[in-house]
Amino acid sequence: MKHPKRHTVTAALIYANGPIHIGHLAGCYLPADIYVRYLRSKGEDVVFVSGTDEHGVPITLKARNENTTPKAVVDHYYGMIKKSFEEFGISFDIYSRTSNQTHHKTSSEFFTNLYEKGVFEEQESEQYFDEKTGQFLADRYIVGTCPNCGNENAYGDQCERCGTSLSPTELINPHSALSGEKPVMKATKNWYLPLDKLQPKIEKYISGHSEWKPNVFGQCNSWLKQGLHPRAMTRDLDWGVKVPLKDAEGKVLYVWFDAPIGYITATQELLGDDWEKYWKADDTKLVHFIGKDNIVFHCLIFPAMMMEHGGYTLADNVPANEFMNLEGQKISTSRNWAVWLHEYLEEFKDQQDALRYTLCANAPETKDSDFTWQDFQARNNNELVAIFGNFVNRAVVLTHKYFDGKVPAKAKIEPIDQQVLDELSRFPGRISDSIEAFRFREAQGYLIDLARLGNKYLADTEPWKLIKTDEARVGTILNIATQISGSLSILCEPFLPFTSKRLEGVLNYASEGWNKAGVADLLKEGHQLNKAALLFEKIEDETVNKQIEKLKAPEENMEEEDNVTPQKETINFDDFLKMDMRTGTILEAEVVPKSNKLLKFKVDTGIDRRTVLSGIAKHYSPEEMVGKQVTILVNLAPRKIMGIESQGMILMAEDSDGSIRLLQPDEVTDNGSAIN
Ligand code: B3M
Ligand code: ZN
Repeated sequence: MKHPKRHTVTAALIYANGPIHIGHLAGCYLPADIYVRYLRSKGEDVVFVSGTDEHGVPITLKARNENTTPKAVVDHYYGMIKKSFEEFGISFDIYSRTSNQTHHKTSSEFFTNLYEKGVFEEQESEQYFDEKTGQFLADRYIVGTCPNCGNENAYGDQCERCGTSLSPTELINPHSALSGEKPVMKATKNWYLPLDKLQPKIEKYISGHSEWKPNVFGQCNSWLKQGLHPRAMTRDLDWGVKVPLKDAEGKVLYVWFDAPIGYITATQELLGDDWEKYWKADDTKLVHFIGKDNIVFHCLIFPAMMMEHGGYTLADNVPANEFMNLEGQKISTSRNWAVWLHEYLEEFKDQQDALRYTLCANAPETKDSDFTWQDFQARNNNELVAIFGNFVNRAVVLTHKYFDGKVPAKAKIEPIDQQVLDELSRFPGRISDSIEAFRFREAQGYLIDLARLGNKYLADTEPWKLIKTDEARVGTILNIATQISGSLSILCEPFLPFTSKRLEGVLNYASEGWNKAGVADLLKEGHQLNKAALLFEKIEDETVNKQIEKLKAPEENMEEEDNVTPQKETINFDDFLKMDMRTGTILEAEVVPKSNKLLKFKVDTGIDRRTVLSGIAKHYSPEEMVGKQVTILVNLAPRKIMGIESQGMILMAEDSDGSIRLLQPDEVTDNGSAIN
């Protein structure tokens, strides 16, 4: 596109069902932030919007697994995610959330607009239904084998292993993620976006973007080649944006219908009435940063929605990244195989840029990549500390030593000086070109090359040897070294914003923007520098070893503690719900005659007073039990033991050498309180 007037940059609305890890950063947020910081530095008009996706089955499943409400889940993670992005320097103009009222309004209006235009096809169809929980099984509520790659844990909307988009009926051996049951078919009405009919329009849009990254363009074309199918834009669920139609009780918008509209809502929240030109003007350049699993939604479905709505500018580019692995294995939230951003920020205070640098240097731009702690250490120590930090430090320290920290005058320019100045002047353009082509690894590589150039210049000219004989020559050299440092402070800002601030502090200079970088007199003669300060901290072996150990900890612990009884087979939530556990108080206690293990209790369960036997005579005396509040399984089928009927079970913790402790509430509560 010819030079745009303004830019709208979006970064994926991540599900608010867990914290951020390095895979998210490398895949989407860091490149987006680099891009936006660069545009701002160029003086471009840009809005950078993102937020959390708070609807959909990932949220309700998480709530169910944690025995809490979807609202509690999204409130918790929204706060946590927002904070860690801020601390990491991801410079959103707004970080919103799709549970906001504004978003419900905007996405319902969008739906209504399409509905009134007759875009949707209304279809009564048979959908999988879980009779046990009384729910339709859309999206991730249903799990089965992927017909494409054989992955046994494919979801009803997508196989995460091969990336194929699926519908529940395509799954082999489908079962409910809620109850594990085989589902039945039940009729329900939904509204479909007829992607099959829209295919020609979508094809035209995609074919006009052969400049997109090959992984993105290729994926789009392979989808189109397979042929698009109508896709339901509504769901029989109770969590989400209500379908704004009369005959749609109990239905919400499909999460992938409302989520991308979240970008629009966030812009509205940020700019009020001014939002429209960032979405509806031909001279606005819209760029979506996402991970590869979201390509189809951003490149085909959302554009189709916008085309049918009319008035919207479609994305100019969708520079999706591949995935980042960790120490040779796929990042896994459930196995805790991840580097969590909030933990990194706590453990590596003020070292955001070390992680930003490593993630960018290793970004999965063209294929999956791997993060290792050793590589992190090496890049920090050998590149940031030894090249960038070292160069700036030498330039500033020597300027203080020989010229009281004032930028010295240039005397005669020798060929080597001219060469370095010429080189310097080419860096901003070189880095720009790479950033604008979404090649951030390459761009950051050039940045380090500039520091390398500075180091080499000092090594070649050796000002510390010349100072006794030719102070004017040393002045020229340090003037040029200072100019390189100044340019570094501007050019590193998109990648290493914290370093840029520190360096500005040292140079006593505030950036005037990208276009000033590369010039030979950025810092004027006589300009006073501040004292040198450490830009980067060396990372010790001990520190990274600790991280590697921490990563491996859960697995190793399991092996070491082999005297702990192994975990029993997984049960589902409904199995758990079958157990009725309550608090109760022991009213009477006595030894069961002829038994050396059993005590007989009379327990007030809140429901009734009943007899319960328990094999704890070796651990507790009858006297000390009376008056204690305990936890008791009240709906266990009565059993006769030594001629006495026991009507429940008192819960105990038993360790590996057989010693037993009562489980008690941490404060006395009403008898009959339910335990769950
Ligand atoms: N929430 C998927 C994800 O978190 C989805 C992205 C929406 S972007 C509009 O990976
Ligand atoms: Zn698959």
